[in-house]
Amino acid sequence: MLKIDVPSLIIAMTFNLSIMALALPYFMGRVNRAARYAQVGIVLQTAGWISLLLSSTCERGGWADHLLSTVAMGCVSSGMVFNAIAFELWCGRKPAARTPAVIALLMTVGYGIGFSSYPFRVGWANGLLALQIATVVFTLCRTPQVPVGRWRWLLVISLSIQMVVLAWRAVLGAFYTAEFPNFFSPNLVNQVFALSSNAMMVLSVVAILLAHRDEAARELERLATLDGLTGALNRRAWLQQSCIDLASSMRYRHPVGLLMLDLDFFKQINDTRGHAAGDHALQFFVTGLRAVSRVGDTFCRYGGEEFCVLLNCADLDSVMAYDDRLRQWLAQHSARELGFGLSYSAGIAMCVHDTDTVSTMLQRADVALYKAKSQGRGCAVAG
Ligand code: GH3
Ligand code: MG
Ligand code: MG
Repeated sequence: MLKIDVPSLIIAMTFNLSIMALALPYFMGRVNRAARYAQVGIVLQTAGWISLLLSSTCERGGWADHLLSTVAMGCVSSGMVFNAIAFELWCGRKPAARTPAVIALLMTVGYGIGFSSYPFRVGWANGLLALQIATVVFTLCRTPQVPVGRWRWLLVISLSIQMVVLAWRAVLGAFYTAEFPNFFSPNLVNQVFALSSNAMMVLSVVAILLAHRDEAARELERLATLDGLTGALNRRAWLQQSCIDLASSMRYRHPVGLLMLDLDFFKQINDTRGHAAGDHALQFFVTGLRAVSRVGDTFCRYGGEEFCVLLNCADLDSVMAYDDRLRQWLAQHSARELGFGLSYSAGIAMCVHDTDTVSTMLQRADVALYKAKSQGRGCAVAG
C-alpha cells in the first residue's frame, strides 16, 4: 500500500532546498537587491530545516535539541523576513518587513524560553509562523507600484496553504497534544505539512525566478527608452510619447508647442576641451532641461547635441518662457559646473492646423532652428 513517509519527505525537501540554496546564486549570476534578498531567504530557510533535522537526532528535550530547534525556528522565520523584503522590492515598494521581523524575533525568543513545555512551544511557533505568513500574504495582495506578473498569485496561493497547515498544527500541538506527539509522527497533519512544504518549496523558487525575470524585462524596457549618456528619453520613446500627447491635446483643443534645440559650436568644445568634457556638457544640459521642465513637458535627446521638447498646454508665450528659463538656468550654472558658457539655438513650431503631426511640427522647428543659427545663434526663432 502507498504510504506517505513524513521523515523521508522532509529529508528530501531539505536536500533539494540545500541544492537550490547553493545553485541559485551561481546560476542566477549577478543579480540586483531583490533577488539577493530572496537568495539569502532561501539560504536561511535551508539552514533552519537542516537544524530541525539535526535536532531530531539529539536526545529529546536535551540541551542540543533545545539549541538546534531554537536556531531552526530563528532561521526559518528570518528567512521569511528576507523573502518578504524581496517581494516588497519586486512590487516596487520600499524594502520594509517590520511586522514579519518582529514576529520572527518574538517567536524565536518565546520558543527558546518556553521550550520545556511541548504544547506551548508547538502552539507558539506554528501559530506565530502562520501569523507571519499571513502578514506576507497581506502585503502581496496589495496593489503593486510597478506592473508585476502572475508570480504574485503563485506565492499567495502556496503561502496561504502553508499558513493554514501551520495554524492547524498550532491548534493540535497546543490543545490536542496526544494527536500531535511529534513532528515526524505519521498523522494526517504531518503528512499534509510534509507534502505542502515540498510543493511550496518548488513553487516559491519558481515564483522567485519569475519575479526576477519580470524585473529584468522591466529594466530592459526602461533602458530601451533612455539615452545611455544623459538618461533623457531617446528619440524613439519621445516620438511615441509625443504622438500620444499631441493627439490628446488636439482633441481637447489645448495649444501645443515643440522646441528643437541644438547646442552652439559644440564641435569646438570637443576639439578644445576633449570628448569627455563634451559628454559632461551634454549631461549638464539635460540636468538643465529637467530643472526647467514642468508636468506636460517631455524632452529627449534627439541625436548628437540636439534635443527636442514637446510642451503640452503651452501657447507661444509659454514656449518662449520655457526657452527663457532654460537660458537663465544655463547662464547661472554653466560657468561653475563646466568652466565655460553653454549656449544653444532653438527652433519653435506651434501646432496650428488640424492636420498637424509631430512630424510636420518637427520639420517646421528644424527650418526655424536653421534660421536661428543663421541669425547668429544663441536665440530662439518661431517657425
Ligand atoms: P553649430 O553651432 O552649427 O550647431 O555647430 P556645432 O559644432 O555644434 O555643430 P556640428 O553639427 O558641426 O557638431 C556637432 C558635434 O557634436 C559633432 C559631434 O562630434 C558632437 N557630438 C555628437 N554626439 C556627441 C556625444 O555623444 N559626445 C560628444 N562629446 N560629442 C558629440
Ligand atoms: Mg547639430
Ligand atoms: Mg550644434
